[in-house]
Amino acid sequence: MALGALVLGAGTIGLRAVAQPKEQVIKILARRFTYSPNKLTLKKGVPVVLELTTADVLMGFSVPDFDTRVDIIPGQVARLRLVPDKTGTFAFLCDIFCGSGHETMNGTIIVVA
Ligand SMILES: [Cu+2]
Repeated sequence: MALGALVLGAGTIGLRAVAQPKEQVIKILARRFTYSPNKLTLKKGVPVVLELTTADVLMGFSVPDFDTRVDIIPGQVARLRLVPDKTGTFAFLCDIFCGSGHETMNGTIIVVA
């Protein structure tokens, strides 16, 4: 029992030591009614920081499958940290009405193993 706890503890420390790489920053520019880029490829379990700006009006950036979102306020940089915990193809979209065309404002996140 004591030995098991010791081994588990050592494993945890080892994981923690390698689990803090410099996080990749991905800049995304939103404008009516597109995101640029509109396709991101991420690796499962690897954290990224999205830096979002808007070229015109208030926008949203929502990733329902990862249960996360952020407001993109004109003149500010919105930061969203994302750690994909599953592989697949997921949609992101604008969830703040920004004009006619808002409904088509979206993109894709591909998470690979
Ligand atoms: Cu919108």
